[in-house]
Amino acid sequence: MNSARPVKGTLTSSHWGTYRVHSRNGAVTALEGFELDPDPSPIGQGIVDVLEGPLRITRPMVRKGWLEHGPGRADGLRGRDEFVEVSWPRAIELVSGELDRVRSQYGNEAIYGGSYGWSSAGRFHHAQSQLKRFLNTIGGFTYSVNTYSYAAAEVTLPYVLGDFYSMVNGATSWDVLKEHCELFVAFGGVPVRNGQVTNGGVGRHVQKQGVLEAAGNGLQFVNVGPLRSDVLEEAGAQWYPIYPGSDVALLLGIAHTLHEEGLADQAFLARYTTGFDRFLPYLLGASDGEPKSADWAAARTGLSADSIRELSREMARKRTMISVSWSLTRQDNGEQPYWAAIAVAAMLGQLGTPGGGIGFGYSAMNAIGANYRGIPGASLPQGNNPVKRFIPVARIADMLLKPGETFEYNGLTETYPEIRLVYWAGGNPFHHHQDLDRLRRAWQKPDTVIVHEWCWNAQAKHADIVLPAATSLERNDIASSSRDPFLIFMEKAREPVGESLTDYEIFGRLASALGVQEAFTKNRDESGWLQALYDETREKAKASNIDLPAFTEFVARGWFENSAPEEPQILLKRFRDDPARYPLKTPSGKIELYSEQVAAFGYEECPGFPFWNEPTEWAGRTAGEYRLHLISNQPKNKLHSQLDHGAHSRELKINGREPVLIHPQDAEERAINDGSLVRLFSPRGACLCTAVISDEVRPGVLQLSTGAWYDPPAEGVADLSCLHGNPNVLTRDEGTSRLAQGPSAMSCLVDIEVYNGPVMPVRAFVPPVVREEADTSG
Ligand SMILES: Nc1nc2c(c(=O)[nH]1)N[C@H]1C(S)=C(S)[C@@H](COP(=O)(O)OP(=O)(O)OC[C@H]3O[C@@H](n4cnc5c(=O)[nH]c(N)nc54)[C@H](O)[C@@H]3O)O[C@H]1N2
Ligand SMILES: Nc1nc2c(c(=O)[nH]1)N[C@H]1C(S)=C(S)[C@@H](COP(=O)(O)OP(=O)(O)OC[C@H]3O[C@@H](n4cnc5c(=O)[nH]c(N)nc54)[C@H](O)[C@@H]3O)O[C@H]1N2
Ligand SMILES: [Mo]
Repeated sequence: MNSARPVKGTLTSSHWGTYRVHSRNGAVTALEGFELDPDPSPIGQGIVDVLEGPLRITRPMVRKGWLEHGPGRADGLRGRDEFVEVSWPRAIELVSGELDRVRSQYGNEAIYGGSYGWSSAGRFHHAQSQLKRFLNTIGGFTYSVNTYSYAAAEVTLPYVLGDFYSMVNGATSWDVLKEHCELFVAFGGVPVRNGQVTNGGVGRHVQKQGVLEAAGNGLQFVNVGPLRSDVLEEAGAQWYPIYPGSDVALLLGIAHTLHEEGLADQAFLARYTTGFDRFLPYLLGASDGEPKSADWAAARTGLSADSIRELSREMARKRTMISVSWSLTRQDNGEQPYWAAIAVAAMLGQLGTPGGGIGFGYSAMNAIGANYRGIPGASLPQGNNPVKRFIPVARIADMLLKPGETFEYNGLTETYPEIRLVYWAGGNPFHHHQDLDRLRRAWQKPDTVIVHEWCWNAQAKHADIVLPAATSLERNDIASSSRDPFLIFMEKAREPVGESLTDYEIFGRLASALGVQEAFTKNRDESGWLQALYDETREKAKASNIDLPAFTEFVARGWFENSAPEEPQILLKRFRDDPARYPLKTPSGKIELYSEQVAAFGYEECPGFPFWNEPTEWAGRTAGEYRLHLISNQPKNKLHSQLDHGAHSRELKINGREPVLIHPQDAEERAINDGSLVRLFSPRGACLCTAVISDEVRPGVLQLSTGAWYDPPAEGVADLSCLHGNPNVLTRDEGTSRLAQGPSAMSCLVDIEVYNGPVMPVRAFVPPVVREEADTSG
C-alpha cells in the first residue's frame, strides 16, 4: 500500500467498488479508486457526467394520460405518453391516495412490491428494502421469491447439498487453488469482467490476481463454453467451445466415461453420497435405452468423443476443480447443470480436498474465490408481510397477463393474483426481464405503476408516477456485504440534484400522509438510523469476535477491514473430514445424487437426478429461420443497465449502438461486415446493433451483452422492437422448469441480417417530453 500519498476526497462505495470522490463547487468531478484496492474498476467513473444533465429526473413526474383520466389500463400509452411535472405535495397526495384506493378496494394482495433489482450499495438507503418496509407498514404486498441470477440453483441445491448460499460463498479460495489445484475446468469460464462487482460493495478486487497467480503457478485452465474471452488470455486456457446449453450432455458424457473406465471413486460415493444407484441406470441407458457415453455427448455438444474421453481421464488423474458459472442456471432446465456437475465432482471423489471438487461461479462476483471474513452487517428491518401471495421473480409478465391462473413451483401449485398497482424502487424490469415486448404489453394492465428512479431509463419512462430519487453520492450510508470484509462509511458528496429526495424521505412523506409515519420512521432521521444500524452491526460483530470501533471513530476514518481468516477456505472440508459430525442439511445428511423429495413432485423434466432435456432453443437444433444461439451475458463496462448513459459505457458502443459479436463464418454467410448495421431477430422481437466480427465466439453463436437501455421505436415500426441493442427483446420468457421457474434467457435462438431499412436514431438517451402542470389545463 502506498502510504506516502495523502488521501483526499470523501469515500463512497458501490457494487463495483470503493472510491474517493473529488468535488469542486458542490459538483462531483471524479471518482478515484480506493487506496487499498489494487485493481479498481473503471465502472465508477461512469456516474460523473450523468449526475446532472438532461437524463436526471429532478422533479416528480406524472404520466399525462394518468393525470387526466386517473388510474386504469394504459392501452399502450405506458412507455409512450408525455409526462407532467408536479410538486412534491401533489405527488404525495396522488401516490398515497392511489395506494389507499387500491388496498381498500382490492386488498393489499393487489399491490405488487416484488421490486426486484440491485438498487445501490448501502445498508440503509437500499431502495428495495425501503419499499418493502414501507409497504409492510401499510398492510403488505404480493412479493417475489428467488433471483434472476441463479434461481434454478437456489431451489435445487438445498435438495442436493443442503444449502445454496453457503456453497456459493464458501468456494475454495484462489490461494488454495494456486498451491494445490492442477486442472481448473470452468463451465462458462472465469469471467474476470464480472468480478468487478459484488452485491453490497467491494473493498479490494482480487479476481484478476487470483487467476493470473494460479496460472503463473502452473494451474491449467480449461474454458468450456461459447466465448474464448471468458478466461483471461494471459491464463492460456484450453478452449472447449461447446454449444451453449449442452453442458449437461458433456457432464453426463464425462460421468459415463469415468464409470466405464473404472475411474469413479467408489469409496467416496459410498461414504458421502446417496442415490448414485438410482442415477446409474439412467447414465448407462438401462432406463431409457440411451447410454450417455462420450459419443452420445459428442453428438450434442459439438466436441469430439475423443476429446471428452481425454478430458475425463485428465480430470480423474489430476487435482481438479470444476467451476460452473451462474449463467448455466439461466437457461432452459437450468436446474440440471449444477446437479450434473456435482455428480461428476462426487465421482472424482475430490470434494473437500484442497484445490479439488466444485465451485459455483468463480469470478461471477469478486467474492467468489476470495478468502475473507464478511462482517455480519445489520440491515433495515422490513417488518412482516401479512400477504402470503408470491411469484417466482421471473414470472412477472405471466402474473400480469394471467390473473387467476395457476402455476407450479417447487412442489406447490399457486395462483396468480390480479395486480392493480405495481410499485418499484431500485430495479429495472425493462432491463432484467425476458421478452420485453411481452412485458410491455403486460405492463399496460395494472391501474397504476409507481417508480422511484434517478434517471430517465426505460423503467422510468414506463411508469405513471416517477418520484425522483437521490443517488448514493447524495446521502450518507454504510456499505457492508456478507461477501466482503470491508465496512465503508459512504459520505454524502453533494446535495441531491434538483428536488430529488432519498427513497427514505419519499416513503417517510407517504407514511405521514397515510398516518403511519411513526411506525415507518421510528421517529429517526438518516443519522438516527445509521447510528442504530451501526450499533446493531457492532453488537453482531462482537458475537463473531470482530471488534468494531465506535461509530464516530468509524465515520472519521471512513472504513474498517475485517482481518483475513486464519484458515484457507476449502469448500466442504468439514463434511469430508467428519461427515457424521458435520452432515449436510439434506434428508440423508449426504450429497443427494437422487432426491426423493424432488422425485415426489412428479415433474418429468426434473425426475430427481441429473437429467438431460434437449433445450427448446439451442444451437444443436437450428432448423428453420433462427440458426444462431444468442448469449446475452453481463456487460463489462457497467452493472446491468446502470450507468449505460454515462461516458464509460457509451465509449464501447459503435455508432451509438450495442456491438454484437459474430464469428467470421456466420458473418460471411450473411454478407455482414465489421461495423455493419445489423438486425437481430427472434420469434419474440428484433433489435438493431453494430456487428463486430470476431473469432472469440464459436461459430453458430452471437454474443450481445445485456444493459443497453431498451429503446422501442415509435408506433408503427413493425420489424423492430429496440433501436439500441437490448438482447431482452429477443429472449424467451419461460421458466427454467416447474421446479424453480427461474429465468431462462440464455436459451435463445435468433438470426441476424444486414439492416437496410430506414435508419432511425437511438432515442434511449433522450428524455420523454415533459410539460409543466399548468400546460395541461388548456
Ligand atoms: N438476457 C439476460 N437478461 C438478464 C440477465 C442475463 O444474463 N441475460 N441477467 C439477469 C440478472 S443475473 C440480473 S441480477 C438482472 C439485473 O437486473 P436489475 O438489478 O433490475 O438491473 P439494474 O440495472 O442494476 O437495476 C437497478 C435499478 O435501480 C436504480 N437505482 C440505483 N440506485 C437507486 C436508488 O438509490 N434508489 C432508487 N429508487 N433506484 C436506484 C438504477 O437506476 C437501476 O434502474 O438482470 C437479469 N437479466
Ligand atoms: N461487469 C459486470 N459484472 C457483473 C454484472 C454486470 O452486470 N456487469 N452482473 C453481476 C450479476 S447480477 C451476476 S448474476 C453475475 C453473473 O455471472 P455469470 O452468470 O457468470 O455471467 P455471464 O456473463 O452472464 O455468463 C458468463 C459466461 O457464461 C457463458 N455461457 C453462457 N451460457 C452458457 C452455457 O450454456 N454453457 C457454457 N458452458 N457457458 C455459457 C457465456 O459465454 C458468458 O460469457 O455477474 C455479476 N457481475
Ligand atoms: Mo444477477
